[in-house]
Formats: sequence, C-alpha cells, structure tokens
Amino acid sequence: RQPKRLADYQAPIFSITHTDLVFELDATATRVTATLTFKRQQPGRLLLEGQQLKLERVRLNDRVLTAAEFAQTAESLEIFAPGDTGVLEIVTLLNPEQNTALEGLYLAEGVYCTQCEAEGFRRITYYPDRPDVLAVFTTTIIANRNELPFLLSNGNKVRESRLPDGRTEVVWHDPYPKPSYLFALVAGDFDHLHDTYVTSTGREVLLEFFVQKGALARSHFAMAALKRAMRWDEQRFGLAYDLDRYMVVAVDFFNMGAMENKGLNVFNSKFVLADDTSATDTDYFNIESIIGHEYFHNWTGNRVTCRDWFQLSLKEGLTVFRDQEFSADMGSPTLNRIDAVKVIRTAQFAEDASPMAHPIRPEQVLEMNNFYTVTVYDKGAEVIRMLQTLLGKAGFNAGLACYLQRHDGQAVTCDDFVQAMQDATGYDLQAFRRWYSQSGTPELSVKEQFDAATGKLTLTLAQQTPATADQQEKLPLVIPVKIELLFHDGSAAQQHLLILDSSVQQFQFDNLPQAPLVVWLEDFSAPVKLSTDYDVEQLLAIASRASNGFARWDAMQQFWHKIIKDAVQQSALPVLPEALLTAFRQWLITPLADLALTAELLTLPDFDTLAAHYAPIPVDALLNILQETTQLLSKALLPELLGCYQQLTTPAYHYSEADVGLRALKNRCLHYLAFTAEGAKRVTAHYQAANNMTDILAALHAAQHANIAQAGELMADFAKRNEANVHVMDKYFNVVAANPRDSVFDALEKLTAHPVFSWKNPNRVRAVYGAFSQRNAPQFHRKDGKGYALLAEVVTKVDAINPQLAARLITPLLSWQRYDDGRQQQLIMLLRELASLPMLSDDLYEKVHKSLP
Ligand code: BAL
Ligand code: ZN
Repeated sequence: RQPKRLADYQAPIFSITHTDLVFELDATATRVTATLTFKRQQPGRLLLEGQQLKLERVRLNDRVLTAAEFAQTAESLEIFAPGDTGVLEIVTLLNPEQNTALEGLYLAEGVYCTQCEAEGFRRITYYPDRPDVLAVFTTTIIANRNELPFLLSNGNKVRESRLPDGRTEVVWHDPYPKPSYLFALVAGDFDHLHDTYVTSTGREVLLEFFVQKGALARSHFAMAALKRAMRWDEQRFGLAYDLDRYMVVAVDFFNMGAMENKGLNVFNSKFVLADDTSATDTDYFNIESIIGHEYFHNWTGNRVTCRDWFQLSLKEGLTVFRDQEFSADMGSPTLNRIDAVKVIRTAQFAEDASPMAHPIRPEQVLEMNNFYTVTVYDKGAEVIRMLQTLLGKAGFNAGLACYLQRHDGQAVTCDDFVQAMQDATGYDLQAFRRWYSQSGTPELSVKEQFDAATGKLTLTLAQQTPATADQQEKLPLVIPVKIELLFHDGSAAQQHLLILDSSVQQFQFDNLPQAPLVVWLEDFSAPVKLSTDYDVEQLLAIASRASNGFARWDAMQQFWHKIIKDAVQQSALPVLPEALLTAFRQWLITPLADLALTAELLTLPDFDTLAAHYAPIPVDALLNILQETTQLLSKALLPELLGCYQQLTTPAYHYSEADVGLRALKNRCLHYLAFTAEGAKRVTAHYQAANNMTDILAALHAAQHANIAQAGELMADFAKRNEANVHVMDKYFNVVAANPRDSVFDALEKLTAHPVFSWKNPNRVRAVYGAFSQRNAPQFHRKDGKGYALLAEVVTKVDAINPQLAARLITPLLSWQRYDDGRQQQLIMLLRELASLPMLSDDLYEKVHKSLP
C-alpha cells in the first residue's frame, strides 16, 4: 500500500465551479445524481476519486457515455475525453444502512448523516475529493416527509416543494465555494431549538439546533455558548458570521467530536446535550469549547482552507488555539493552561516517543484519518501560541487579519500562514518555520550563574531534540522561554522572554539585588521538556510564591517527578518532606482564592504524565508509588482534609468558575479521605447528598479507587437511575472500565451485553474500551498481558465495523519500546497477529506496520 507524500503535491488538473447534488434518500439504495461543471486548469487526465460506490450512469454534456468512454477501478473513475470545459453527470447508488464506518452517508437510529472530512465525500459520488478544489454547491434532498421531517444541507434554504409522488424536495444553496470535505447532509426527525443573533455587521442570523426527540431542554447551554463564541470572535479578532443561518445537529453515532461543515455543523451529541442532572463541570466546559471550535472554523478552515491534507494543522492548530483563548476568556486562564499542558505532556509527548511520531505538518500519509492527532491539533496550537508570544497579541491579530484577507476563498499552506504573520509584523520567521517540519520533543537544559559582587546573572540554555521514529536528524528550533525572577528580599519579581534560537545560548541580567530563584518556562511558553536541578525546597518555594498560577502548579509537578524518581531509583516509597506537608496543610486550611488551582496544587501527576520521564517505563513501581503516596498523604493530612472538605458547602448546582473550583477542591479532598478509616461512610454520604453529576462521579471514582465495601452498591444504584440517558450510561461504563482490580475483565464482558451497548456506536465502544486502556493503567498494563490481549481482540473486532475507531483504539498498543522486556514481547506478539489479519483496513495497516520491529 502506497503512502502519499507532501513532496508529490500537484495542483488540480480540473477545477469544479458548480456541484449540483440530488439525493433520493433510501435506507439501502440512496440514489445520488451529481452534476459537476468542470474547467481544465492544465493538461492531464480527468480522474475522480470514489469508493464503495455503485455506478449507474455517466453523462458528459448531453450524452450518456458508453463503457468504452470511461474507466472505473475500486477507487476511481476516469473520463477519457472530457474536453476543457463541460458538465458531467454521475449517478451512484449508496447503502447508508450498511455504512457502519460512519464515513460518507450513513443511516443510524433513523437519521441520515454525512461525515466527509477528510476523504468521505468519495463514498457519496465520484469527485476530485481534495481540499483545493472549491465549488459552489446546490443540494436537493428528496424524501418522505412523514419519516424525515427535517431535510438539511449547507447554506441557505432555497425552496421546498411537494413532488407528485408524495415525497418532499428541499433545495439548499451555499454561495461560498467550498471543498467537498465541508459538504453535509442530515435528514431525520428532531426536536428543534431556534434563536437569532445579530452580528457586528448587522446581519440577523437564524441559529438552529436539531437534537434527539425529548432532548430540547438539554440544548440551551450549547445555544448560549454559540452566541458567546460568535460575540467573542467579533471582539477578539473582528470576525463575524457570513450566512443567514447557522445549524447544529446532534447525533449519537459519530466518529469525531464534531464537524465544521459550512453552515451545518454535525456534533457528537455528547458535546451538545447537557443539563444539571446529567452533565459534569467538564461536560459543560467541553461543550462550550467545542461549540466555539467548530464556529471558529468558519473563518479558519472554511473561508480559508487547506491546500492539501498535509496542511491540516493550518486549520486545526490555529482553531484549537482560538478555542483555547475563548475558553480562557470565558473561565479561568490558569486552569485552561494547566489542562492544555497536561494534554501535551501526556498524549503528545507520548506520540513523539511512538512509532507514529510526525511533525505538525506530516510528510507522508497512508490513511489521512490517522493524522487527526494531538500533534497536529494540540502541538499545532502550541506553535500558534509561540507565534503570539513572539509577535505580541497586537502583532498576532494583525498577522491573522492579513492571512484571512489575503487568502479569503483560497486553499493554502502553513507557509502561507507564517508568511502573512511575517509580512504583517516585519518579524523574521524564517527559522521559526522549522517547527512545522521537525517532529519530536525538544529537551532544554539550563544553568544559572550569579555574581554576587556585580549582581550579574548569567543563564545558559541548551537545546537538543532526540531522534524520532520518522526523523533522525534534528536541528535547533526558535524557542520562546518565559521566565520569572523571584527575590527573597521582597524585591519585585521580574518577567523576561528569552528567545533561544541556537543549540547553546547565554542570557545576562545586570544589577540584580540578589541571587534570584528562576521560574522557568512560565505558562509553558514552548512545547518542550525542561529540566532543572532544583531541590525540593526551591520547587516548593516556587509553588508558594510565583506570581503566576500556572508556574505554581508546574513547580508541584516537578516536585513530584523528583520525589518519585528518587523513590523509583531506590526501589522505595517516597519520603514526603515536612515542607511538603506544611505546604499542603496551608492550602487546605487557607485555600487560595482560586479554589480550582488549589485543587490542582494538591493533585499528584497521573501515571501517563510520570511515564513520559522514563525509558523504559517502570510500570509497577510507578503504580505502586502513586497508590502508596495517596495513602500517605491521606493519613498525614486527615484533620486538614476533613476541615477543608467540611468548610466547602455545596450550593445549588450552577456552572460558574467559582462553583467549579469549589467542587474540584471538595472532590479532591474526598479522593484522599476515601482512603481513611471513615472513607466508606464519607463517600457514601457524598454520593447520597450530591445534587449534580460532578459530585456523583467523584464519589463513584473515589469508592472504586479506595475499594470501599459499598462501591458495588453505589454503582448499581447509579446505573439503575440513569439507564434512560446514554451519555450518563457512558459515564457509568467509564467508571466500570477504570476499576483497577482483576474483576474488571468480567465486568467489561457484562457491559457489552448491556442493552445500551452497541459495537456500532463509537461513543459506547470508547466509553468501555477507550476508558479501560487509557484510565486503567493497573489492569491494562498487567504483567501477564491480559489487558493488552483484550484490547487487541477488541481492535480486531471493531476494524471490521469501523476502521477509524479501531485505529484510534489501538494507540496504546503501539509504543512497545517504552516498556520492559516482558511487556515488549507481549505487545510485539499482538502487533504481529494484527498484521497478519487478512482484511486489515488502511487505518490499522498503517499504524501496525509502522510499529512492528
Ligand atoms: N475538522 C474535524 C473536526 C474538528 O477538528 O473540528
Ligand atoms: Zn477542528
């Protein structure tokens, strides 16, 4: 199987100016008539992509073509003599009911739905299915209105009429030229919430949400979030919406979180539906952030799109950055930064260390779906953030305005984006561009020298990026390093930005009153690993005194790494210094004004965060140390934990920054208290008194982790109360799958027989097996390999149903190099078995073959 390469990019031979689609919907035989107005751009063949299509007819201008006038393969259709301009009509038949891959047009739970990014449109009709072919789309949907009252597509509704045969025909027209991946069609019966929004340009926009019957009340928060996002983009970047209608449809069968189709977003319903009895604080956060993300794509992705899929980060890194900025403005900037950095330090650094390592602009791809990754998205957003740090907010805004103005209506590259930033600001970004082509996690080391006689501080920084699976040679990068200098004598702290652009560099500061304590990499100003040789006292001093909340949290993270690393080296339990207990007591007795930050300061890094610092990962030692340290802290801090827990009284549920913080801190205390003698009583009482899903889940997780006797009873009660709500049942599945004891295997087996579970629904499969492999390190990484074998079995089964989902699930099995010999052997054996499967999808093939030794 041949990968595609960025270096082989060629501009399209034909453009399509108009794409006219007619869908006659039918569960097993939907007929699609595509009328394409084409124009030659350069010499060459008219070759269209298509997959799993039944071709009925091809007409060129006024003539039906004979079999000799075109050629068809499993993946393409070639028209032999198209001329330079013309109109091609292609009629295809689809079977939406059988489409369990959920790409192209599919029918699930009575709803017809499309997903075309990245290459799903070729499962609807033969087409130049690439993002640099932009056409104006007109879409006609014909269906039985009694069964499918809502027939939706992109753009504006042009007309609706009744056909002589009783069916209804609805016509949509999208005036903005777009690539095929932004096409969408949805047909079904929904509850319908509508509202209006007046843009800064004076346009009145109809906002519509289409959700499952009975769920209307659960869509109000998402509607309000959409309006906040629309206002924010106007205020922050001067960007207003450009159509008269913005629609969001929520469906339960969806591979992604959501999709930004022009004027018709399709959302995974878990990121739309929420009310106080079913959603956690995290759910509310995610809904606002993803509603924002898809809306922001209207400019960064839709109005200006990607030339080819290697440029995916052009729209995704930028749009994640925009949604992060939005969330920070809507809530706590500190907590938002902490959460974003956790993603980088766990999943993204792990991806860099895996066989799938790639730069944010990959250079070769077999299956594009495999590159919707934390590297392209989240590291991509960090690269955009570094640009903002280097250019300043005003410079960055000017750069974005230049980019959008210069390229409106075009399909462009990451280089075009950086060029616009450079042209708008005059800042030379030539060397910075290396972040787009170089993969891996840069490692920074630092040295400090202070001359007390002159007050001169010399900081020496060195960078190097270890080789990755895809790239051996690494060059120095431009790395913005924010620092803060703290002084013991009460002198005002100083903030500085160091720009490291060579392998080793020195920076000097004069006239300092005394030797400062340097806070490194404030705000995680670059996606790098930075090590210092600070002792625990220095780290605790930063955690107590840095002016920046993120830096305080980060110092605690480094503190735990140090303590735990020492313990691993000595094969002992960590010794908790008295200074740590003093700091913890202080935070529990007098929490900071930011309660959520206080909760974070009191939280140990999780297994994945710790694991990123080891090769090979000492799995058993880390798990044991984490468990034992939690117990040591519970015991040492019991009175303070109890005092803090009791003083935080829970108000009626409200999703606000203050209340989210309060719940986070209270539930952090509960987590520790669960391990104490009265833990069972307290957790049970917490569960029974809870008036919201955040507290209920905190109780269930605490019950399970501390293995309290009532855990089973609480879980059964929770399942019984919530069996009617699939999203809450997913949370139940999550908790069951995270059970760190041997009994989890039987429990998982039982879950798959649960009436709510379906192998065809990605949300259900992820809720069970995604949670098992990502949130249950003790059982997933068992020495005997039983956890790995279970996931391999599930991946094999799911690949036949939904390859995209299978390829996501397999990720934790790929990085065998990171583990000890025993685990390596088990993982390699499973990967070999997967590689030998006869019908492996491209999605799995690419990942498995890249991983094999
Ligand atoms: N474009 C795929 C879904 C998203 O990133 O918004
Ligand atoms: Zn996106």
